[in-house]
Amino acid sequence: MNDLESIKNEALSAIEQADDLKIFDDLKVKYLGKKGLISGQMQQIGKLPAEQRKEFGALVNRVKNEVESALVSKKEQLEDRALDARLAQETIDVSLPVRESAVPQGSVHPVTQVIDECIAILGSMGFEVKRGPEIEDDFHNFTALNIPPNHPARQMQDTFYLQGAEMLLRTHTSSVQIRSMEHGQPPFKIIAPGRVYRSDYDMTHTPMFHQIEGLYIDKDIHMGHLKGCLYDFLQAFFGLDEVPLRFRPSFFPFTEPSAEVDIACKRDKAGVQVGQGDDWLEILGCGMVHPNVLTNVGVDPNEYQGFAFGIGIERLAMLKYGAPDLRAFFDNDIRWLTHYGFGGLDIPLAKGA
Ligand code: 2U9
Repeated sequence: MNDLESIKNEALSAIEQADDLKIFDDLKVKYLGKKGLISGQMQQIGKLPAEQRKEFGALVNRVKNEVESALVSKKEQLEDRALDARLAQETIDVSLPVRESAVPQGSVHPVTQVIDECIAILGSMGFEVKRGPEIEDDFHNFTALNIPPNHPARQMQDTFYLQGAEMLLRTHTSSVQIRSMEHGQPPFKIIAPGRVYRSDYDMTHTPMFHQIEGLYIDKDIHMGHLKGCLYDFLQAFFGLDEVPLRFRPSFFPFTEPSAEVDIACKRDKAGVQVGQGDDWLEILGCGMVHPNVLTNVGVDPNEYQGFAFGIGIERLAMLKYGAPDLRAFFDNDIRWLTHYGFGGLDIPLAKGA
């Protein structure tokens, strides 16, 4: 009995002091293992006189249970401590700065950058951005723009027709301005940037490209306003002090009179430089909106008139940023995108904005 008492005291105090799992395991074997001290006591039961067996057996069982539950709670304690230590070691410091090399950097496509630049400049001049569907009907893409059925202009722009020629991919963003005028009241001072589609593919044409078109309709708008607007826009866009421009008479069904605009340029081995030199380079088309177009959208041409212009975005990007091959704009070659792309924080701001 005394043996048992001292085994129990010794076991509980050793378990209490155990401070790692190795010591714990050794103690478990020492007291409760097959050849352990408590198991040894159990084997003594059979050797005792019959009248002592019951009492001694109950006592050994109590001691065994006490030691077992001391071991269970010790194990929980040691496991909790091990987990705490591991968690402390594996903590992630979320305040550490990001390693630059670890973050793959995307870039802003030159088309997006140029559209954003145009919006910043024209926006600061009071033009509002409008967008519309790329899948259009015949009326909004052609008829409303004074291009009736069988008009040769329909062949001029090779159109992608969809299902039974009911619908088509817009050939210009003019349909956006048509929709804005149909649903609104003058004055209109809007720009429509976006994708357009024409069935054409060579060095200087891709079947999808981008345009930005402007429209200003009010009671006293004339050609002088158009010229002033384009001078200011091109000056800001190319960052020039002087903008030598040439307005050449042209023809579009939706404007009358119409003009194509050339900007002075210098061509040498390095490429094309705009704003100086003796050569001319066509940069956009424009004109006074044809009275038929205004009538088609319910605007009285005797009360209102105004100007419109259209610019190819890729052409602007090529001239400003020196990308020589139009087709490369849509190859998505990562080397080209890295070279000509812009950082996400290069946010274009109009001068003085
Ligand atoms: C409305 C009425 C008239 C938009 C215009 C041009 C002239 C033009 C070309 C430039 C290069 C297309 O991308 S390009 O190939 N555009 O020459 N665009 S006037 O005239 C409009 C627009 C909307 C309601």
